[in-house]
Amino acid sequence: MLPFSTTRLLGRGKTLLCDPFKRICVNMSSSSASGKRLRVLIDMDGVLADFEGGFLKKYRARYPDEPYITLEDRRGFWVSKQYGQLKSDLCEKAISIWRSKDFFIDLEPLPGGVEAVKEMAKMDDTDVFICTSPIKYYKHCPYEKYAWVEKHLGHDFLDQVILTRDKTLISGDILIDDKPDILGVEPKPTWEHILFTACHNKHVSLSPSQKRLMSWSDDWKAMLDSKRQ
Ligand code: DGP
Ligand code: MG
Repeated sequence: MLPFSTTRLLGRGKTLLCDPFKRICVNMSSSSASGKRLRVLIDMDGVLADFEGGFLKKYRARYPDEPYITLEDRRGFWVSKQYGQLKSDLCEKAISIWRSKDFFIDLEPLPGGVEAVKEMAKMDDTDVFICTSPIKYYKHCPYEKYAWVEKHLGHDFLDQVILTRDKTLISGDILIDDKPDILGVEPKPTWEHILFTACHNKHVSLSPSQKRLMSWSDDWKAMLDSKRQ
């Protein structure tokens, strides 16, 4: 008998092999053999966790006399670049914020994100993974990313975490991510990138074929369904 939380997380058609040294999630549904399951990759910072809001709050607390950029005025993915353009020494000051202990674990969940992920993970023929890029200053970030997932999604969801600096290498059907350009060594990633709207990308114009998820109140289920067909 599986614990209730595990059954809920894995959803129908999935089971755990309980080996004391290895917990392997095996897909038991027949649709997996014919490749019909939908694999959704979900970014963390700017999609599930409020990186921009958390940054601004801690930056203003640490540097109260320095100028800052409101979320309304944020442009471009790289926070440190825009702060460096405001005043050259602010680039390093911005970086110091997300390198600090407790920055990543303290990030607030973005509205509806945790609920959407939990619901998605319970859907038939759907596998959900959190696909996130840790910063290279690794003293706190990787640990705190796992801790954040455990805190907000539960211990069993740690099986679904993928830490990578190159998301093009990860295979999936959909990647929901707030970074407009996701590049890496693989020129043709398997996933379709759905741009999650964030303060820094809302002015970015997309090609007609590209899709946006405006927020977690937007119709993410319809986007998933369009990929199932
Ligand atoms: P992801 O959301 O998985 O694409 O991760 C991107 C990470 O980069 C996330 O932790 C936010 C962080 N980030 C944002 N702006 C900057 C920046 O200017 N410099 C660096 N090094 N990291 C940044
Ligand atoms: Mg992101």
